Amino acid sequence: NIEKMKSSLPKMDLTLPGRNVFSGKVHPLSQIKEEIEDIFVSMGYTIATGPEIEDSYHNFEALNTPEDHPSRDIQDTFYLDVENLLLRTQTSPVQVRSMEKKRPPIKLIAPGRVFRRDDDVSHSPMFFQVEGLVVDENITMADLKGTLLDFYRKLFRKDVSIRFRASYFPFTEPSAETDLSCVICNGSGCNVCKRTGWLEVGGCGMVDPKVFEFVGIDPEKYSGFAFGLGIDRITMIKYGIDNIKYFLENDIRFLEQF
Ligand code: 2NL
Repeated sequence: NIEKMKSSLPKMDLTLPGRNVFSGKVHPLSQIKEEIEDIFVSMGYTIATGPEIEDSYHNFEALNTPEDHPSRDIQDTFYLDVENLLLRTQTSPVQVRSMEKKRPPIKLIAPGRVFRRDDDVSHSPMFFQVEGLVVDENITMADLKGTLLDFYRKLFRKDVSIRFRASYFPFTEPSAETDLSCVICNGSGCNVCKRTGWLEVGGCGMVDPKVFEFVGIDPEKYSGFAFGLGIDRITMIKYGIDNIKYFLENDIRFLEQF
């Protein structure tokens, strides 16, 4: 009989709601890194990677950064106990190694971790960078500016503008800082752009002929442009994040928002 069968079953409450299933997510920095890679691949670039532990030749010398340059100081760079080894301060050594191996035309990006002795709300001792390099005959600064403008319009899916401000790096000449019209206020001025209408997003320039000489590329025949941008900074701008440390804390309440 049915009543007897029911009483022999374990007691359970069929009205209880089910348990939530949590799914993992791709880290916001990885999401933006993948978007950046997709944009450059669609523009014909290849993706290059290399070691995070470098030698001072590929991180500094070959990039025309002299022995007495401040970025080489023990205060700014993590040196290993092994002679001439360090944690790369930018991904440029990847590009130096590519130029040593391959003749132009060269068109690549180098994404990855970089390390600097720096620590505040917008600087972390380890952060992510993407650098780009194009080497061919007749490459000009106009190619550089057009490429970056195209890239930022695709990344922010918005009709942004960019401007170049004269700057200095040992490995590019001329050099510039790239400012992006504020993606929050479109340039009219807000607290994100500190009422300037512009956001500083990275450095760039024309590859210094000395760098070409180090890797054995003829600077009379070829020219090139290079640029660097911080993935952390771009992600902070894109999502309005005010502290770089959130990226490394792995607090689920932060991560689940992306
Ligand atoms: C920044 C922005 C930059 C480069 C990186 C580069 C790489 C090679 C040759 C020449 Cl192999 N340049 N990369 C150029 C300009 C800027 O990074 O703010 N760096 C300190």
